[in-house]
This record gives sequence, C-alpha cells and structure tokens, in this order.
Amino acid sequence: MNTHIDQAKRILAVNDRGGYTVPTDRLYPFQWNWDSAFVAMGFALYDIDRAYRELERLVEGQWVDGMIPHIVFHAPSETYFPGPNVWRTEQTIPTSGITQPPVFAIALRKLHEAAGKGAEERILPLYEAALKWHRWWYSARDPDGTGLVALLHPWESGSDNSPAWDIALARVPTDTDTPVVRKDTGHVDADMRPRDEDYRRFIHLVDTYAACGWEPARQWEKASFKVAEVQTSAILLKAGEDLEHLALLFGRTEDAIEIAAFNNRTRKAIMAQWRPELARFVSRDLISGEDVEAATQAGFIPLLSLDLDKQVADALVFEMKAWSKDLKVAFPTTKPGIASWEPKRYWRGPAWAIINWLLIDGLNRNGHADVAEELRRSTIAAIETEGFAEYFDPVTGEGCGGLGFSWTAAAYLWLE
Ligand code: 2M8
Repeated sequence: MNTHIDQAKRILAVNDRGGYTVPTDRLYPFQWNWDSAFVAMGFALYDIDRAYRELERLVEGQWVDGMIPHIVFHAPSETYFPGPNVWRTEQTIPTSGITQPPVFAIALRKLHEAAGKGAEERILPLYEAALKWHRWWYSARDPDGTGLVALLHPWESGSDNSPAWDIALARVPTDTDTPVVRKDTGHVDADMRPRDEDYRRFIHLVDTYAACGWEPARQWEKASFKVAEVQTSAILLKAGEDLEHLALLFGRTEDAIEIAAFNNRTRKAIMAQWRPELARFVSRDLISGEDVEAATQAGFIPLLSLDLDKQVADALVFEMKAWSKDLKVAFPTTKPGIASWEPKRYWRGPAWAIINWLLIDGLNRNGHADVAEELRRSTIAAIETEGFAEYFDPVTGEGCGGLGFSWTAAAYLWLE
C-alpha cells in the first residue's frame, strides 16, 4: 500500500470546496482553470463522478463569448488579491477577465476514456464548452489567423513571472488605478514570489482591460503586452487533437473538420517557431515583432503536440539534458546559471510537477521514453521526499510555495 497515494487523495479531499478544488488553502482560495483540468485527471483515476464535477463547476464560469476564465470566484474570500472587485467583469458568477492554458480538452478525453462507453450524456455539455472555448481562442487571440494564439497578460500563461516576459512586461507601465494590496506575501516568503514591480504591471493590465469592458477586440487594440506564445499554443494543439478525437467519436463530423483546420494551422505555426541555433521553440512578441529568446521551459512544450523529426527531437532532448545536469530535481523552468535564473522564485527556475507531466507525455510521444522515465522518477522522488509542495527548488530539492497543493497531488497520482 502506497501511503503517498492516500495522502494525495486526502489533499484533493481537503481542498474540495463543493465540487471544485482550490489549488491550496488561503493562498489560492478559488477555482483556477488549468489547475482544475489537472485535478480532474487525477480524480479520473479513482472517482469519475468527482472528475466530471470539477470540470462542470469550472464551466459554470464560462463567458457567453466562449472564454473560460482563469479564476472562478464561487465563494468570497479575503485571503487573495486581486479579487472580483478588482476584475470588475460583471459576470453572474464572479470571474477574472483573462484565461489560462487550455488543458481542459486534454482532461476531457482522459475522463471519457476512464468513464467508458455510455457516458456521453454527461460529457457532451463539456465537449460543447470546450469547442466554444477553442473557437474563442482562435477568434479573440489570433484574429489574424497566424495559428499561434496570443496572451494579453502574463497570468494567462500560468508561468506568471517567467523570464520569458521580462522584455515585453518592461514596456507595461507600473502605475495603477487600483491599489495593489498583495496578500500572497503574507502566506509565503516574498523572495519566492513575483516582485512588487511585476504586480504593479499585472494590475496595470487588469485596469486597462477593465476599461475596455473586457471586450476582446478593444483589448487587442489597447494591449501593451501581447505575446504569441508557444507553450499555450502547444497545449491548445494537444487539446485540439483530443477534441477532434472526441468529435469523431460523437459523430460530430462538421466539428471535427473545423477543429482539424485549427489544429493544422497551429501545427505549422509552431513548427515555424523552431530555432535550431537555440535548440528550442520560441514565442513571438507581437508588439516588437521579435522572437522571445529567454531560455525557459516553454521552448520544449511543443514536444507534447508535434510529431517531430528525429533530428529536432534529439536536439531538444540534448538541450534538456544539459539544463538538467547536476540538478537534484528536473525540469527547471529557466536555464540554470543564466542571469535571470532564480531557483526559488516561482516561475524563474523551480521545477513544477505539472510541467514535468506535460514534458513526460511529450517525450514519450517523440520516442524518448527513457528520458521521460527519468523525469517521471525524479518528480515522484521529489514529492515523496518533500511532500506535495507547489513547486521544488531544482538545486536543493526543497519543496517551496504553498503546501498540500492540489495539482502536485494530481500529478503524483497520474505519474505514480
Ligand atoms: C499562480 O498564479 C496566480 C495567478 O493566476 C497567482 O500567482 O496569483 C500560477 O502558478 C498559476 O499557474 C496557477 O494556476 C495559480 C494557482 O495555482 O497560481
């Protein structure tokens, strides 16, 4: 009997707030979008009803235009900033006004496979919600039809303060209409969190978009941060493949054709972002028109959704091994040793179990099962040694950030 499995399940039970799971108590007291998709996959291993419930509760926050917001504020809490009064989205169920990586349809396919035949009635509304969201991504976040979807806020990436945003975010003014009253640094060490200056810029963007009435076309025009992002696009493509699979299964031929067209466009567009000299894929800053060359984990995530030529996959894996050398826990979210690398500061270096999960799937897809297995073992060992921390210092292995963290528990269940 593996007691860690029991512990992981207990964390998911403790973080349950009534059919949805908070990432962790106090620090994150609401429902987060991609956290819930990972959590649903964890539940799918032992409680399919609860797994569906997680996604159903997330979809309660979906906007009429199809966006699934990054936070759904089901119940009030004073322990998080920014709350609904800062977002000012005027939705019936209070939500934030931005989105997060579209892991949802990846989870949906996994749930359907776990549920087995005859579960169509429950999954169809979720399938419809996913399709609406994918359409939203392509219309609101790729109005020019490039195949890459753009983020208008670093929080949409899930990798909030990644060095990938340093250049683009520096252009965003630090003045805000809304007072910045941080709560996060009351829960965890400020040295492990984004800086105050980052928060002022994050809130400046929220103010700007609230002033646009959260209307996508106006936001697109006013955005001072606009990055066509390779990690999100790669996740969208994998989710698109899974959605296309479900469409065919449900006899939705027209949907399948539409989704396949999205997928083909994105597949080509991501491939064009391969930079052999960096041995990584890169995002594009749509304000400057330049490549985002910062060395972060995002450059490897296309493994998840592309069937790469052996030469490209080998080059990526060679680079990944170089980054992981001498580390206690892989995979670092920033290349170790470079100026922006901070092994304890949130998305500027630490290893995250859910990123490893995506990379493991991508490595297996691209014929590197041995490296995938190494990463899987390293992730499991980190959790068994340090507990279900939000993330891990890759040098010391120390568990950092929030404890009893839902997506780390889900990743453990999935990877164990
Ligand atoms: C972190 O992001 C939130 C904003 O969305 C925050 O710092 O306040 C990120 O790690 C993000 O990826 C994650 O979804 C969220 C909840 O775990 O926390």
